[in-house]
Amino acid sequence: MSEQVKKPIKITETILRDAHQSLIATRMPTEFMLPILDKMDKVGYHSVECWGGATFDASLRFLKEDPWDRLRKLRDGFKNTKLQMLFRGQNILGYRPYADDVVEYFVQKSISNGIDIIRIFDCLNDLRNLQAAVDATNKFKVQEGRGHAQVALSYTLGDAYTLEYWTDMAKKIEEMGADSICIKDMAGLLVPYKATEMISAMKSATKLPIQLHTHYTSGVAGMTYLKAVEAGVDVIDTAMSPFAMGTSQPATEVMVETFKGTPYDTGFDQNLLAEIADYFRPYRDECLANGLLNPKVMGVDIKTLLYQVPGGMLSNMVSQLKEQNAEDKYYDVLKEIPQVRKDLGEPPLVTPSSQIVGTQAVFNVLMGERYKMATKETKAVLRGEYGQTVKPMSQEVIDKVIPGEERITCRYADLLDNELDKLESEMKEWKQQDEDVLSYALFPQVATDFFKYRQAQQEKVDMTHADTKNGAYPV
Ligand SMILES: [Mn+2]
Repeated sequence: MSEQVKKPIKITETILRDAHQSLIATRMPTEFMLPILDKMDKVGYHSVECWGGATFDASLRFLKEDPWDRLRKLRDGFKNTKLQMLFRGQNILGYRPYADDVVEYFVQKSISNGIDIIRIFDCLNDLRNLQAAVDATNKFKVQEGRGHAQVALSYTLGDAYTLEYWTDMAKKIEEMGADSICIKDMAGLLVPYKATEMISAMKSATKLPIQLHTHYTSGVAGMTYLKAVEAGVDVIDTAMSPFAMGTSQPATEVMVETFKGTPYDTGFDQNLLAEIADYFRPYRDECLANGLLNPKVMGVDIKTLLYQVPGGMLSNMVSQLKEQNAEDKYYDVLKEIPQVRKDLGEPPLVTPSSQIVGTQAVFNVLMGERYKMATKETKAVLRGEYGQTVKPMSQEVIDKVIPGEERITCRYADLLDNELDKLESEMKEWKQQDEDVLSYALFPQVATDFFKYRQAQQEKVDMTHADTKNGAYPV
């Protein structure tokens, strides 16, 4: 940039969502967030990611908070800053595919309660699983005067994932009516010079703004952002330093300082950022002291690069092996993972495909024979219910696991009947706001327990007498 054309890099702050999801199991309560919103609102962030992912589940399940109420309070606090959420395509924020009427209603309520930018992804990068959410966002954008559909591509490595693959996807995303593209690198696999190649190629393939989301897990994320910004990326995701690095994102203050005095200068006030960090730091210390923050997730996990497996997937695998007294099989399972991934069409490894591939690899090793036992989810993937994979799945494995069964090639949600009315009738006794049906749709049992708790609170029951373990509350 010899002419020093100014292109300030935009920043999405993740401390209210991914940072605490990655480091402290999504346990930051709303009441702790509220006092600092005013200062955060003055920074000049492109957006604050604050909802979606596991926040919804953890709020209801562990914090006994209404996630919709959190969203409204955050909306109240952020007068000038856009709010962003993460959305699992047809799975919304849950773990099963929903009918389109539920997807559309969830998008509508997210926007009307305060969300500006919806980042929508699919674990197979099957764009058919994103279309309903993108269309709904575009529809309510007009209606509510707010809303932005961002399609996120789950980043992964493998034969099929060439530069042509990514640029072709970028063009398709533009055609499907999205407002921007995100490269979602959940395991920190994108290394700096690959970022140069990839961002340059994608920038020439599409006019849409490109955002990069990565994790510090493998230790390269800060350098990757530097190269991506030089290659023209528009937005990067960072977290305030007390909840940065490790399995979280690079630190906001560090990236701001990196670009100071360059054409990419954010213009952010480091003193203001320091005041915000001062607010979060004692909470980090508290989490370290009570064990919520494990120092293990704060370092560099180089195995991530070696095995190309997200950190969370490795820890799941270790605990599965431990339960079976088979910890000595760790390296056998690590070697089995790429094979299973190949058999299943080489998908990216992100929720839920990461769990499906990891669990099946454990089964294959423990049984001493491949696919002697297959999980329900492996069968569903093979039937095509999760969508189309980039590479074909192994015919041999299909014949062994689901012999003679019919496979689908259509979009799975096309086979689902609208389900809002049915859900509504199942939960009507608990309904206090329209949004409750959506909480129930995503997590029927957890939401019902929460509704009971909420009612008990309203009836001023002494909660010290409640049997919280069994979810029974005197009313
Ligand atoms: Mn993430």
